[in-house]
Order: sequence, then structure tokens, then C-alpha cells
Amino acid sequence: MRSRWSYIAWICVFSLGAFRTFCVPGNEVNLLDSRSVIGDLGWVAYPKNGWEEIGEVDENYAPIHTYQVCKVMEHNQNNWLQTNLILNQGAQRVFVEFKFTLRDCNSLPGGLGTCKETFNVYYYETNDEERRNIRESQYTKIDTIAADESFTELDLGDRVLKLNTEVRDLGPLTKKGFYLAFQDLGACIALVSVRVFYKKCPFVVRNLALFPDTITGADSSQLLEVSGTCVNNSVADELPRMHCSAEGEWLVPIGRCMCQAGHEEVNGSCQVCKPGFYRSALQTKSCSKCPPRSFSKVEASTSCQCEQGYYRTESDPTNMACTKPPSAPRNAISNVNETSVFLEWSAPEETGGRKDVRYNIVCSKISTDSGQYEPCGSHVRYLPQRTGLKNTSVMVMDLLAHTNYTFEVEAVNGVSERTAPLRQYVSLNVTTNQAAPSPITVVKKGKTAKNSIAVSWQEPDRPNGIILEYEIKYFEKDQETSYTIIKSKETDVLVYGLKPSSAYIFQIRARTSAGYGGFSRRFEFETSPYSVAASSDQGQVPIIAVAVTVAIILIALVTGFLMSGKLCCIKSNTALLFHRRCGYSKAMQDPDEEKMHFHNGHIKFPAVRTYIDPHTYEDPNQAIHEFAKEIDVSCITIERVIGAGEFGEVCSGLLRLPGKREIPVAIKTLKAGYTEKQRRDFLGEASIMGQFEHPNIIHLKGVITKSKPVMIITEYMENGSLDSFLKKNDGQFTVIQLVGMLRGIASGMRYLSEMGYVHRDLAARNILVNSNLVCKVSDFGLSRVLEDDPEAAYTTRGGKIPIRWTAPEAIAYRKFTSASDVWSYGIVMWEVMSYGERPYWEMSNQDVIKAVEENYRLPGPMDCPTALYHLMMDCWQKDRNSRPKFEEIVSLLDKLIRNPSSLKGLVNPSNRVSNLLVEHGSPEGCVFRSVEEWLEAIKMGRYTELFMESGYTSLEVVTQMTLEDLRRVGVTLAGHQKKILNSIQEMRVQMMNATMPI
Ligand code: ACK
Repeated sequence: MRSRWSYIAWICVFSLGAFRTFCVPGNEVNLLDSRSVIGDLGWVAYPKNGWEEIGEVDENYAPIHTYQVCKVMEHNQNNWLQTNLILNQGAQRVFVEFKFTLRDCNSLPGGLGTCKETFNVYYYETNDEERRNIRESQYTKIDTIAADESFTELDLGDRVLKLNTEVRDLGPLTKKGFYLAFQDLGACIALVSVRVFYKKCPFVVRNLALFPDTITGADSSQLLEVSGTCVNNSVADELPRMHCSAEGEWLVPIGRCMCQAGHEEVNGSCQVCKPGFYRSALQTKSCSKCPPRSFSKVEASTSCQCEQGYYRTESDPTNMACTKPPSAPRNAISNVNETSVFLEWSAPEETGGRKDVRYNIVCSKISTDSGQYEPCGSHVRYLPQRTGLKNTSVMVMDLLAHTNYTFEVEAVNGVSERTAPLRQYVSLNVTTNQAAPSPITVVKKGKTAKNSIAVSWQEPDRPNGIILEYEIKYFEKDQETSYTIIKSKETDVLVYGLKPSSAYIFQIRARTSAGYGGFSRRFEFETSPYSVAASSDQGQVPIIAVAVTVAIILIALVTGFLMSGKLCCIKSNTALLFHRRCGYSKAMQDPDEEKMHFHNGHIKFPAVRTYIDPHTYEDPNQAIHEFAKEIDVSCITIERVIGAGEFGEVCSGLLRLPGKREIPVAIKTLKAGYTEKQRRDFLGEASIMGQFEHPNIIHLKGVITKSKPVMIITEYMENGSLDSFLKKNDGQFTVIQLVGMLRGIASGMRYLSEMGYVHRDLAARNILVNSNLVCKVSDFGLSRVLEDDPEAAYTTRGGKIPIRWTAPEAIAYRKFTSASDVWSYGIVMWEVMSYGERPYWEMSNQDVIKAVEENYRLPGPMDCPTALYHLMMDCWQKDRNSRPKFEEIVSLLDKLIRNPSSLKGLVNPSNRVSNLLVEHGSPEGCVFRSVEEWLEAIKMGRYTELFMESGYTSLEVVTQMTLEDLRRVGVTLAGHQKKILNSIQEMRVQMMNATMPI
């Protein structure tokens, strides 16, 4: 804190006439100073022989007005000295300072009896400036003054006079002026000077407020409250105040003024902000430089203007840089699951300098009436919501089946509306899959006989697509463990081979290409009793007899053809039925055989649409024209060559069909000079591709066979083949994006396997990627696996096979099935998760075959979620029946996408050495053969079910588990976690010992 006195400066007055300088403190104002009076003081003494003025001069010959009196030897002294009238000048309280010397009475030998050592000081107030005659009794006494120091003759001899200074105050004064009077009663005094002054609090600027010169109050303890005025360009809510003390000091400041916006405080004044600077709020002290992307051109700016194309919201602070709308979201992908679509995208490259980027979804669909795009309507649900999304994904539900939708994912921030209607969005075209049909609600019993019941039903309320067939499940009441299934394309069926007088339970469900709907509720119907020869049945007998005969012959044929006896699941004496034990293992059935069974075993009930091998056509041209549209060459514009295929160049170009808009396409050409076989093989791919219609299968637009060169036109995939796309974008995608791609491939493969088509060359190089990161399976050559693929190598049996991608049974004895495609899919997963790494690196094909044969498998790629690696390992089960089906792969991947935290656990890097293969299945030397056995052995059998439910079904998978995984499975007790982890660690060591360096 500053000293109170710091407010009191000293003011020096230079007296011109006398060449003397008198300094007084800055808070004192002299009303009289005898030393500074140059001429006659004009004071009056009475009696006249009392006080007398001594005409002394100082060193500059200026008079010193000293009055003295020394009548110590005489009795009854009463000598008065009266000053001139002293005007108050408004002061109510004044101070009198006098300097004097006084003779010590003891030093006067003769006058001890009458000598005094004090004198009295009086004053008299008046408004009358002329009046001088004042009676003694009219004076008011101020004080009797004694000397602190008196002097003796000795002192006089030494010429050292001891000067006393005394100050007294008087007040409150109420009149214009006053006289002072000094009364001597017989002392020896010399009055050297008299100074009369009042005190003021001097002008000061405090806290940007001006406080004027203020005369102190009348009372010695009085504090005068004084209001200040704000300096130029400053303001205050309430005027600041200070208190002026009787001593002339400013005390207790209250409040302050602040520089107005556009100004800053510099040395107690407010100065303007220069161009390029601004000051907006009173809270900030000084002018600030304009924030990025803004400017101020004039002085005293209170804010800075944004540069063109940049903006601020009303709530943005003025010190924030100006911002702009974000760029469009990137890498948008969609995952269609029946009538739901999961959309995911990456944040925009340019956030516009703001943190409030949000996303809105605009959904439109092609109207069935007008063919135009129209808003999707309010029935569509968005999770978590449609607008203002903070995260980069959304689930859109309740869409219509089989409908083309466009989703625009728009990025907005706080300033987007400034540039409206310009929008920054990425759009995705999505075709919903079918929703499975709704359950059948109406089932009726028709004619009944002792061994048969006719059952009919109505189409489900919501078929959600074309119904391919119905599945009729029935069993004898209370015998549910043994049931029979019939497939029918019609909405009625005659079920026979039943027991008389028995109740049967029927449940029916419909299937579309989206899969099965739910079963209807149970309907109970009874057969007729033995005794009753149901006349109504008789008309059926010949038909049934014929059907039974045909069926028996077929069964015999099929059974003989397969020689495997796998159709032993066909129960009873009717070939129209097949039978499954409840809880049957799908893995026990070969998918091919199941399909054959459907295709060939049921003439009366033909099954699902299947892929037809173009080879089965005698005339290959017939196949091509059945499955591929002929396009007129004038509709095609070739733009550039994008690659080389086996039969000729691959180009990009444009297709404009009459009445349709132009679309980009890929064009495969057949080079000149081809043989007839080459032409057949080339067009064979189109005959196959033309049979498929699925969002994850490359779509055939048509063929040009009537002119040369012969061409195959397909949809254009902007990002080319998946392997090179991943290599180019190493590490650029989120795990969810990668899983989204894998999900798409699995969905395409599920479709192919349902169609009965085995791809044989599934690899990342044969997957194409479009601009929305949608992956589509391509490359459907007939002899392609043998000829086209540069990865294909001759096997000992003479076939040409892409060894690294192919299942061991397909390499060994050409057993190509959907299960071998699943193996290849596992390799594709590995390629995707390692961003296009070459499977088995530079190992030779022979070493790969040997290693796989010896049960070694690829290790988990870097940063690969454990759940995905488990799935890869499952795809690489030696026993092809133990591999998951594409259907199961799709639903597992959907689950992972819906629950992204399940992808958090990564393949343990400490267990992972990138160029070491890992032994599959039970680790070598491990005494346990199953998870159950192992858990039992370590007395943790209670967790078996939890392990199974969570997908930890093999020891191989268990050895990858972390503490986090254990918690997720449901092992919460710390002791149990420790026990299980210790045992896992032991197994890992055994496994590591069994790993094989390449
Ligand atoms: O990796 P890429 O760029 O993608 O190089 C090959 C090349 O042609 C030879 O096959 C590209 N390609 C093939 N089909 C298509 C298509 N439908 N859209 C875009 N590129 C394609 C492939």
C-alpha cells in the first residue's frame, strides 16, 4: 500500500521580490505567511510600548517581520499584538504555526518576580473587513503557549537562538475572516514568524476518476465524502468516491471508472485502440490484436470484422478466430441389414476452425408412383437421432424393403447457416434388403384322412418380398423332439404318413431372399380314426400313390448318386418329407448336399432360385442372352483404359440407356483374334454375373456381343480393387469402417452361397470398392481360377489354384464348396485388417501348403480386434464343417458393429510376432482337448456356459484372452480371474514353444 503521505506533494513558492523560496506541503494552502510579506505587515500593538517590530533584514536585505517584547522587570504587563484581518477563503478549520524564541526567566537575575515564560494566543471572527477595534473580552483564546526550548544569556553570547515552533488549529470558523492576537503578560519573546494555513485534499486522479481540490472539513475527525468524475472515454456504473480527511489525505477509495470499449487504460487515461486492434468487453484491460481471420480498419474498434467467407456466431466470443462451415464428411459407408441401415463416416477434413461440428441425415427414396426422389417420411427411425449428431454414425431403421434410398450425411457447425443453402454433405445410395416376411397368421385344416391332413394358409401380411417357399414344420403332439419339415411353393400341402387318431402340431413360415420369417403360432389338427374310411381322402389316393412312387424312385436315385448316405435324414416312407432331429448340427450336413437335396429331391416342391452353371447350356449364346441384357454399342462411351484383364483391356466409360441418365461403367473387352472357346469363357463371366442381384456383388449392366469388340459392361467402382485400395490407404480407416467392408463382402458371399455358387477365388484383389467404401465381390470367370488369376499356381494334381487363399481340402482334392470360400474369406479378413499385406508374406507356395497342413495359421494382424481374429481362426478350421457359414459370419459382424466396444480388445501384441505362424486348435502338448475340459480341470467348470455364450469355444481363442475379456465374459471374482489367467498364461507358453518361424 502506498503511504498516506504520498498524496501530499510539496509546493514551493518563489517570492520574486524577496528572492526567497517558501515551500509548503501540497495539501496546505497559506492564508498568511509573515515571512513572505515584503512590505509592512501592518500589525497593531497596544500599548504602543509593548510589542515592537524589529526592522531586521535577512541576508538578501529583505525585511524579516519579527516582533518582540521583553518587559520582564515591570509588573502588570498586558501587551497585545493584533494581526491584519485574515480571510478564510472558505476554510472552516485553519492552522496557525508560529516560530518564536523565549528567554529563560532563571537566566534573568533581577526579574524573577515578574518574569513569565508563556504567552497567549487569541482569535476574533468577523464578517466586517473594516473593523479593527476589538475588545480583549471579545477574543477567543486559542491556547497558552510555552516554549519547549528557552534560551539564556550564554546562548545569546553564542548567538545560538533556540527557535520554537508551535502549531494550533482553530475552528469551526463560520465568518469571512478573523484576527489573531498575541498577549504577553511579562515574558521575553521574539515572534519570528506566523503562518496561517488551511488543509485540502489536492486534485487527484484515482481509478480513472478525477477528484477535485477539496478543503478539509471543520472537524478534526471529519471525513468528507467526495464523488469523482470519470476521465474522458471512461464510464462507471456508479460514480467512484473517496474520503477527504481533516489532514488533507484521500482515504478509502470506492469504485472505479473503466475505459469504454475501443479504448484502453494508459497511465490513468483512456486511449483509443489502434487499427488492427480492438477492445470489446470492459472486462479485458487492454486493446487486443484482432483474432485470426478478422480485421479492424478504424481507431477505437470494439470488435473486429470477419474476413470474407469467415463468420462468427452471436455467442462466439470476440477474441475467437472467425470460422467457416465444415467441409463434407468423408469415407461414408453403409451397412444394410434388412430394412435397417447403419451409416458411418469420418469427420470432415476441414472443421472450419470450430469444435461444434454436428451431422444431419437427409433421407430420400425413390417414389414408387413418380419415380422421383421424395422425403423418406416420419416413420423412419434414427438412432440416436436424425439431426445434430455428435458421433459419426447413425442407425436408420424401419425403412421399406427393396427400396432405393439416398442418405445425405451433412456436416454443419455454428456458422453453416451463414452459407445456406450451400450444403456440405456426402451422399450414399442404399438399397434396402428385404426384411424377412412377417409370420403367417392364418392356417387352416383341409380334408383329413386317417394318415393325412391337408393344410392351407394365407400369405403373411407383410411378405416383404417375393415368397420363394414355405416351410411347414409338424410333429406329433408332445413329440416335439422329432419333427418333420416340408417345403412348398404353394399355400397348401397335403401332409401324409401320419398316424390315425393322432393330434399333430403345425407351424409354417415363409422364406424370401431375405431369409425365413418367424414361424406361425402352433396349430393343432387331428387325423381321422382307423375305422373311418374318409371318403374325402379317396380322391387323393391315386395322386398320393403316384407321388409316393415318384418320390421313392427319386430318393433311390439321389441316394445312389450321393453314395454318402447323408440323405438318411429323410425319414419315413415318403420322399416328400425330410426330417431333422431337434438340435441337429448344421455342420453335419454338407451345404452342397443340402442344396442338391432341395434341387433334385423335390420335383413337386421346387426350392430356392439357384445359380445355373452356363456350361449346362448346350448353346452358350442361349445362356448369355438369358442372363445378360444386350446393349447397343452406341450407348457406350469408352473414356480410358484402367487395367488389363485376361481377355483384353478393362476401361472406364459411360453408359446412357434410352430414357435413363448417364452412369459411369467399367467395360471389359475381348481382344481381337480370340478363339471360340475364349469368347465363350469371356462371356461366361457375364452369364454368371447376370444371375446375381445383390448390393455386394458387382452388378452386370449388360453385354455387347453384336459388334466388335465384344464387351461386358458392369457398374463402375471408383476405388478399384480392395487390395491396392487398402495398400494406398494404410492405417486410414477406423476399425468399424474395416468391419463394415468385411460385412459387405460376407453379405455378398452369403448371397452367392445361398444361390449355390462357389466362388473359388475369393481374395482382396477380386473385391472392388466404390466411392462409398462399399465392397462388392467380382471376378466370376468360368476357367478364371485356372487361367486368369496371377496368384494361381499348379498343384500336384494339375489344377491351378491361388494357394494362399485356398482351403486345404480344395488344394488337396479340389473340394471347392462354400466352406472353402469361407476359408478364403478368413484370408480376406486378414488382408483387410493388415491393410493389404500379402498372406504368408514371401513364403513359397509349397511352404504355405506344408505349414497349413501342419496346423499353422497366420497370426493376428497388428491392432486387430481379438473378436475378428477369432473369426478368422474359425474360418481356418481344418474340418470344413466346423467353419462358420456366411450367414453366421454376417450376423456376428453385425453384432460387432452394433456393439463397437466388443472390438476394443486387440490381439495381444506381446503374443504377436508378425512373421510367426500360430498353431491352430489345441496347443501342442496341452493336456486339454476342449475349453470345458480345461475349465473343469482348473475347477472353474461353473464358467463353461459363460465362456461358450461369449464365443470362447476353443482353447486357441481362450489363449488370447485378457483380464478385460474375462470380466466381459462374467468372471468377476478376483481370485477366479487370477486362477484362470495363470492357467491361460501356461497354455500360451506351451503354444509359443510350438510356434514355427518362417
Ligand atoms: O485395382 P484396379 O484399379 O481395379 O485395377 C483393376 C483393373 O480394372 C483390371 O481388373 C479395375 N476394375 C475392374 N473392374 C472394375 C470396375 N467394375 N470398376 C472399376 N475398376 C474396375 C481393377
